[in-house]
Amino acid sequence: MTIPSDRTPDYRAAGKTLAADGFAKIDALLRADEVQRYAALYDRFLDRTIDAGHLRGDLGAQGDRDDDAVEAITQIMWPSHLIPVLLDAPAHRRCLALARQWMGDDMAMDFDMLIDKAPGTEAATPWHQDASYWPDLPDTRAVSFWIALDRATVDNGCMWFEAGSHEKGLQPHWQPNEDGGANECKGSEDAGVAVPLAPGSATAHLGMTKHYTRGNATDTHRRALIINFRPVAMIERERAQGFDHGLTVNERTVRSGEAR
Ligand SMILES: O=C(O)CCC(=O)C(=O)O
Repeated sequence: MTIPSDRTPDYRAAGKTLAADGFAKIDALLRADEVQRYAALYDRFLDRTIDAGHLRGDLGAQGDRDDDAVEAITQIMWPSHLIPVLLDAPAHRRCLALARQWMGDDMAMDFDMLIDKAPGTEAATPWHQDASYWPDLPDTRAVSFWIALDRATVDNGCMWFEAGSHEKGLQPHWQPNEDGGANECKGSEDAGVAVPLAPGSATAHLGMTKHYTRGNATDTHRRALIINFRPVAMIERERAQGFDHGLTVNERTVRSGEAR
């Protein structure tokens, strides 16, 4: 298959690891100069030069906060809606190529987001499966790329995954904060694997893979660009149900699995 990318990395081994373990590491997805350009754009989102309006929220929501207060976990949905050229930039192009190489030519971008952990924000992103946020769909193929724009370490909130959790079904989830924020399920670091990353490297995980990040205990930002892909027919099905990952209404819901 031809990969429509200016780089044609052979990441087939990562695709096999993704299928077996539910997650994989992708080294050097972006070059250093590309990381610099993404990081500069990212900072324009963070300092509100680019106004994200309702697309900006706090994944670690802890009640009322001033609009200019630093979020516990800054989440900006749909950067490519606000800056459409992103769709044709290297991260989106290369991740789309990989999603198609691994899962089929009908894969397309479903949504993207920025998640930043500001210095000293000690809020963990709880263990969860992304599918807990999504409608139940007959075709469950879905892959998320988490691209580090800063060095991601255990101390600033790199991704942790529970290997094999994608094969155990959707677990019960709840929202720990009444005011919204992230979904949570049972999970622990003891059962997980931390995946530190160099800037420009990425992880990929499936919709059912349990994952988590610690809070940022360092004095620098931990910026990540996240891009998710699923089959075109499933995206159309979501949209037909009025579900667009916060593009029109930024409201999170919980789809929990059978209580077990
Ligand atoms: O960046 C984080 O803290 C969490 C990211 C996450 O949960 C995701 O990409 O699905």
